[in-house]
Amino acid sequence: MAVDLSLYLVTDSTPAILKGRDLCTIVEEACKGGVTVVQYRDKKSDTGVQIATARKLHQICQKYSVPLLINDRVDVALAVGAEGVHLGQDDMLFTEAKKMLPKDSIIGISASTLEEAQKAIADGADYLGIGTMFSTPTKTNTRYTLGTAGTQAILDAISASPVSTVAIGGINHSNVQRVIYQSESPKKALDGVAIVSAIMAADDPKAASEDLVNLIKNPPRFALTAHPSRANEAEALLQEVPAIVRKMVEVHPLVHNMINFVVANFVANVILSIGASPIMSPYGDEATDLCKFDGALLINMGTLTSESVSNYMKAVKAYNGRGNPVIYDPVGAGATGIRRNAVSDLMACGYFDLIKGNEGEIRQVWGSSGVQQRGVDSGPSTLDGQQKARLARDLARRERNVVLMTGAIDYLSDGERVIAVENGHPFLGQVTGTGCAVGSISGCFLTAHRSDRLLAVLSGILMYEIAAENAASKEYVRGPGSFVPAFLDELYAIRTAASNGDDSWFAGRAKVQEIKL
Ligand code: 3NM
Repeated sequence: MAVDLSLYLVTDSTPAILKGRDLCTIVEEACKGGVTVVQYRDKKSDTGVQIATARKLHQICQKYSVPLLINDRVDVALAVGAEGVHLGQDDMLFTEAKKMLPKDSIIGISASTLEEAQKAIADGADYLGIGTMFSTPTKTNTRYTLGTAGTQAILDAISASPVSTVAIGGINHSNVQRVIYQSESPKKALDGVAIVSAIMAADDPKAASEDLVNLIKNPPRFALTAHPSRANEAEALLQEVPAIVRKMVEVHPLVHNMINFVVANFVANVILSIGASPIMSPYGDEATDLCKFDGALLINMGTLTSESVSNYMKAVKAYNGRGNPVIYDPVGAGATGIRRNAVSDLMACGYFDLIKGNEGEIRQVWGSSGVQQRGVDSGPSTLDGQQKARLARDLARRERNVVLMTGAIDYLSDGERVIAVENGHPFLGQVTGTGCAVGSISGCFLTAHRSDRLLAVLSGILMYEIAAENAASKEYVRGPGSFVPAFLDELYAIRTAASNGDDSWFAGRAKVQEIKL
């Protein structure tokens, strides 16, 4: 079957979607706008009405050389000579439909699980409709919300099959590029997206379809550039660090912090000390203006409230829309049910260039079962160094971003390379905000250096942790209290050296190695 599934329109005849308009007119506009397949889905109308509507739709679709598929009703497809059917798990069996339909008919099957996908492939389905991607008001009786991670897992597991796939559920202009990008497994990608409301309910279905066609054709602005590991990767990266610190100081980036109230003041001072510019704003609507400065956004959910998540979502959408860096610090992710839900909601709402957290937090984001953090501390470690490195790498691979797992040794990965950083000082663990500041600093470096995000974050960590070592070594520093001002001074000293073109602060100081897995 050679059908272009890239923009697959599913119709809906409910008043909330049609808003008094004519279904066939909307579909014709969508065809003009470039949809590549139309599925007529009508769960309520009588058979006679369905056949009459399908016949009209078929005439329209034929005008634009777009195949028409009928949802569920093989009889309707046969009556109007449609190109095929789409069958859900509760509809007629594939084998029965196959017997009834003409030989070249297209038969697509809905799959919410790997088992359903495998069964449909074994039966000989032409394509799979994989869903539900995100929960959607258009269809509320869906069974599983897969997200991009669940979809990617199914694509990966069926990669040996040439079957075509589309994803469905909650896909619209703001997330379509991310859905395609983040669902892709190294071995298999989606062939398209199936959409109801973002086209059918749009005021201008033609323009909505045209916009979607353009978005689908292009990768998102935040798509990661591949950086395969080189022969001496760690040394090669380290050679570039001083120049990147210099660049960050020169660029004087803005970082928008949606950060917990415990550490806001300290983090703002850290950012000023390194030569960047902080703004602390928990107000989601403000991001529409703030993102225009093309700085970074940090989401740190350390003091979550009932309103935080909706504010975060607005801000993530604004920054993702411009392709500006977004950092997620899922503080205390495994501590409470509310925070676990916040993690799922946020991971579904947008793209994070960097996810930064301690072991417990990263395990929770990964979806490990039974993570129980006591407050915001990581809790007892359950992983050895290799396992931590692997988890950071696997999460970065799955999300197609960069992951930093912090601890006595930090593990940083972009899904290809894994770098362990052993710099720092135990005093960092005795002062609130020192972990949170790493997220904010990373935002500054990600803004200043876009082409290699792992290198950007590594440069920030090294500036930060070497400053901590310098501060702790001062003879007047006796504990966490005297450490804080000395630490700000040492960050400022490195920033001043960097802006004077003096890289001596870095010579021989980095304790960094590449972990081969
Ligand atoms: N099937 P929208 S979700 C028709 O999960 C349908 O199988 C789904 O609508 C599934 O694009 C869905 O407006 C509705 O979110 C998708």
